Amino acid sequence: MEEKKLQEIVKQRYGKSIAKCSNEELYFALLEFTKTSINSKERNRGERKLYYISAEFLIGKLLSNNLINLGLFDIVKEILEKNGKDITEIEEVEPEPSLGNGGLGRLAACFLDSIATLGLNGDGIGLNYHFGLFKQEFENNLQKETKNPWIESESWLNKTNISYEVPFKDFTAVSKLYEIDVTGYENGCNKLRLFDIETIDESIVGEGISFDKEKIAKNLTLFLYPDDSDVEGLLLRIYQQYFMVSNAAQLILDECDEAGYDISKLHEHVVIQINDTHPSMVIPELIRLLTARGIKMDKAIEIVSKTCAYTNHTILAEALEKWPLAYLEKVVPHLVPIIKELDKRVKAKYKDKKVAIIDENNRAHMAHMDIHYGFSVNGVAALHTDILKEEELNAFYKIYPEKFNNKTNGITFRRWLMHCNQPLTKYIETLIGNDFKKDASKLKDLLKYEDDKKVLDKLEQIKYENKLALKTYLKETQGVEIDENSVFDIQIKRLHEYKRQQMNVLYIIYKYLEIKKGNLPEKPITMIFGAKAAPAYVIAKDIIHVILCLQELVNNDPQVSPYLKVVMVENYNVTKAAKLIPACDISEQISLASKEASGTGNMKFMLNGAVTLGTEDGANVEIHELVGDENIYIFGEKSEEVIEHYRKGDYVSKEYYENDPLIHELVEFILSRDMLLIGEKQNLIRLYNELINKDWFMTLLDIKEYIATKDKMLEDYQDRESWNKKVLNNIAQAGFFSSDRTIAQYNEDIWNL
Ligand code: 26Q
Repeated sequence: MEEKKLQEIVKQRYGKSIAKCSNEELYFALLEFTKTSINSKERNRGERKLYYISAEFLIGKLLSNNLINLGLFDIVKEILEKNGKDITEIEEVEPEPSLGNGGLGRLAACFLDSIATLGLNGDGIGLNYHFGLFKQEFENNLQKETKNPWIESESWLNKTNISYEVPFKDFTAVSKLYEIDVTGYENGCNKLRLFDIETIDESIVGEGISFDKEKIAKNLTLFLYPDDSDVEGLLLRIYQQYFMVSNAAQLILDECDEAGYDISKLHEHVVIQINDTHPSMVIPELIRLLTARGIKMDKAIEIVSKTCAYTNHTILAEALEKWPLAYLEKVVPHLVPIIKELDKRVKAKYKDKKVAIIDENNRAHMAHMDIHYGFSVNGVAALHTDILKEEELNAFYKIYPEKFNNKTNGITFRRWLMHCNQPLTKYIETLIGNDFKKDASKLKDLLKYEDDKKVLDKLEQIKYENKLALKTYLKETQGVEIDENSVFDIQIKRLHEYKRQQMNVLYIIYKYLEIKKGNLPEKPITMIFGAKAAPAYVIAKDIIHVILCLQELVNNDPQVSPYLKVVMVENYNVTKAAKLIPACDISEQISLASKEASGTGNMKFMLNGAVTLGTEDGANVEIHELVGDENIYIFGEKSEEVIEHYRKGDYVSKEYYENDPLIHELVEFILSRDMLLIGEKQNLIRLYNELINKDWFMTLLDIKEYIATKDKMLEDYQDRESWNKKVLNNIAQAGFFSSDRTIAQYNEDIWNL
């Protein structure tokens, strides 16, 4: 039946058979085929609805995942095979939308999958950035940014006739709503609703990602978080955020009107999850719209406060948004009196300056507004929530202990196991059946095979095959040659100093020098990185430069390259993550303790049978608790100790550099003759100085223990059976990190859908 349908579409479109079509033709035929199947699916419904508002939805390619969720993947794969076609090659045709930076955006995408899968009534609301985040290219060992167009004339986007007017100070924007269907796994569908501006003009983008930042009507939805190192960039961010939330608020009220709900009971029918502070202006905007409908200010504030819930994803000061009122005046002057009113009420009640919305420098703290005027505040991992309660947001926790709750992040197993690692999925099925797909905790049934040599060997073999597949992919896409018989050590995540890619860099230098001295590793090591750096983040780009220089140096040194290879994957994205993760042995999760709110890559690696090398940070703490000391490698100072260092200001990186000969040697190497021959002097010196004179994220504090722990890990890897046991334990305990569990908890404690 499905075969007939597909044949019919192909015949209609191209007048030929499936076997005669190109992969490109088949992609568009399958797009139509899948969209048609989605249209015949149930929509999730209910008297109460969740709106998950987020500036980012890093959804990745959708074809295969939709087919899996619709229960059609295996059927389609088989039909294609029968006709001499390979679905993985067809997947390559689909462009990947880059509608997110990293963790927060990918989390939102996993959540949409789980919300639909659990049959909950909830949509995502965001923006339709035409060029997404930038595309990363390497040129002369430096990161170069270019635009990443992803919208084609036929795509997953469905145009609606929903449109709103969004009032800015100097003009009124007219929006247009696009929607992408979100399929639940063997369940109903929801929508991701992306607002766009009708007057967008793609042609204003010039060299790289440059464009005229002042032409708001033309540029509003061109890029995600364009460079905000200057005033126009910051203003543009406010324009984007307000555009997103004003549209969201109007849509929500419209839907309530349509359903015939009494708007004074909004909170009974609607819950809004504010994903970090980027959508926080939805609070004053909703208050504005409710009062415009004749509801009194007191009542409007009460309704909104019962409707909105806030998730915090970071404790890094620079990521906590504080908008100067002067900027808000320039963009959305009509919100300023409302924000001032909200602040006035807070100040009348609480004298503590730390909890004010508007600070002494006339900046509005968006998180503070969310906490006072929302009913829930959640962190994204147990440790992170504790730090929020005890440190960062302690003053708020004392006022509103009942609002604070933890929701440890999760990932969708449909994408991060069933799609990305089909050999492992099939094998798990043969061992424990199919139940784990709907109830991830069932993965624990694998523990009974802990001492079964046949099972352990098979896991090793699957890992080997995944390594081979990655080898082929890297050869084809980047022209690099890696050794499938080496240990794959992978660090893939946004480039940030707190994530400490620079510490991994120092390890590479250490290993390089060891090999030069003749201390050869027992098994070759492949060090793989993937990371984009914010265009204006200078040191982050310097770290990329150093990695690329080391790649050139190490891989071209005939004495070293048989034992050590460095690969920096270009334009790291969801698609590449899905190819890298199943092939990994060592999962690098080495942030400075207390700084990584949760991490979700750590969970994806664990689920795919990699062993974590990590600090006691974010969700690593929970992984550690689940798998036990035997099955994880933990190092570094604990979060309390780190927080204490910051409090006392007693960490001086230069002392480590001066007093420890090894650390001295590793840091010096950055400015060695070999490196200067390959790299840019200016960049290398800047990073060198940063490490010695500042090192805000304490790389040199943990480097020695990091080296020792990684070496221990490489040694333990030699005992294949005991390593494979760790692999099995990691997979078996990963069930907790299913986003189905996370979403069930959100629903139970916050949403009550
Ligand atoms: C803020 C102000 C100005 C410009 C940009 C921003 C900005 C943009 C993006 C601030 C933060 C982000 C993204 C944050 C993020 O991805 N956080 C990650 O969220 C994950 C999901 O909860 C966690 O697992 C990660 O630990 C956390 O770093």
